[in-house]
Amino acid sequence: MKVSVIVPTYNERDNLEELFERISTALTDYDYEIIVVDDDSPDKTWEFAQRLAEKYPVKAIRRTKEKGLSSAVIRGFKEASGDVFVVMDADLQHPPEVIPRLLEAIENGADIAIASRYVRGGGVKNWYWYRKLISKGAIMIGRIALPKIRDVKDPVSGFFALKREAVENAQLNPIGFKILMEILIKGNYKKVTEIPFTFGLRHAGESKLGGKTILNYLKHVYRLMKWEGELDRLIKFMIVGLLGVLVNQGFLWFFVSKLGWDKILANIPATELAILNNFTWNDLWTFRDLKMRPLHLRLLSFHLAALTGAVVQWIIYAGLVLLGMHYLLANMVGIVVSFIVRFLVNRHVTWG
Ligand SMILES: Nc1nc2c(ncn2[C@@H]2O[C@H](COP(=O)(O)OP(=O)(O)OP(=O)(O)O)[C@@H](O)[C@H]2O)c(=O)[nH]1
Ligand SMILES: [Mg+2]
Repeated sequence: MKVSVIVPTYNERDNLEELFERISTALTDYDYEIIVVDDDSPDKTWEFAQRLAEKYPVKAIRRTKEKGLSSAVIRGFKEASGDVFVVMDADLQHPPEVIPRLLEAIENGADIAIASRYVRGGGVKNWYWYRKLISKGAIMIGRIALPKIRDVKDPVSGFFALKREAVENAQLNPIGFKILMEILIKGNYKKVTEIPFTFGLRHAGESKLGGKTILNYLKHVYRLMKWEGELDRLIKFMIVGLLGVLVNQGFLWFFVSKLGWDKILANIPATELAILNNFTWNDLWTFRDLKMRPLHLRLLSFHLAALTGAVVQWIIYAGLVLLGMHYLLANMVGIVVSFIVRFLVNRHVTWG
């Protein structure tokens, strides 16, 4: 088994020597190569990497036309000759000593092994509480929006190993922001294992993290939702919901005006018929490919989702009205939030 360690760099000259030394110590038992993909760094990281190639098995690539972290990693995949690829940062926040544990996981049957900050035993060093909160919140949004990766605790880690086959024929987007998330959605793999590690302090040089990071991340999640068809589901769920309103109103009118039923009580069967209508269309259309659980459980869970949505809607309505918002606007906010809650409960539980 040959290992290709892919290191994207931008102004990381001062980290290279220690990085290569520690990689070579960690991988003494392996046949390996290090592929540095540098975007024409002003500090000439590429040149220094080439010089160190006399001592370490390094292939240094200097890109002058393209830029960006994901596209650099994808370029690294193309240049790599190994059977297993490892991707890591140059600034020693990803300790090379963890690589053998990632490779061990691959040898034990994983297709992708992630060095994870958020499984037991992992962590981050010296982060302010708000950086932790943003990081965890962002990951939670990704896992909820993309059910395929919901079991992965750290899907945005920049430190991972994978079998060549996992990415060989995948259509990875080079403008994608988090390359691991891109791979987890589009890659060709079965088993993912997470290995705990502590994300250390940057050794030297400067962070390339900009202010637009969060927005770019959300855009990436949105693109992947589209690619996965989750956005189509959301739209179908909405169409079914609107149809349900018509069914609900139609039956209520029929029961009260045509059958002379009590207005208060007639609302209950009208609502139940709308729920059954929505369930049917969602089962046959929105989530047709996801009928993993038996029908009676889907039906039960769909009712629970409707109930949860109603409770959430009421709480938001009551809360906003008490805060002084106009009651119609408050109700509208409640309806929108309830819609999202019902969609997510149904996506993850009823048809999860
Ligand atoms: N080729 C290439 N590498 C990049 C680019 N941006 C960042 N990198 C490298 O990608 C790795 C991660 O970037 P960092 O700036 O360390 O990002 P970070 O670890 O999230 O942020 P810090 O905690 O501040 O270090 C480092 O090895 C960078 O040199 C880029 O545009 N092109
Ligand atoms: Mg870093």
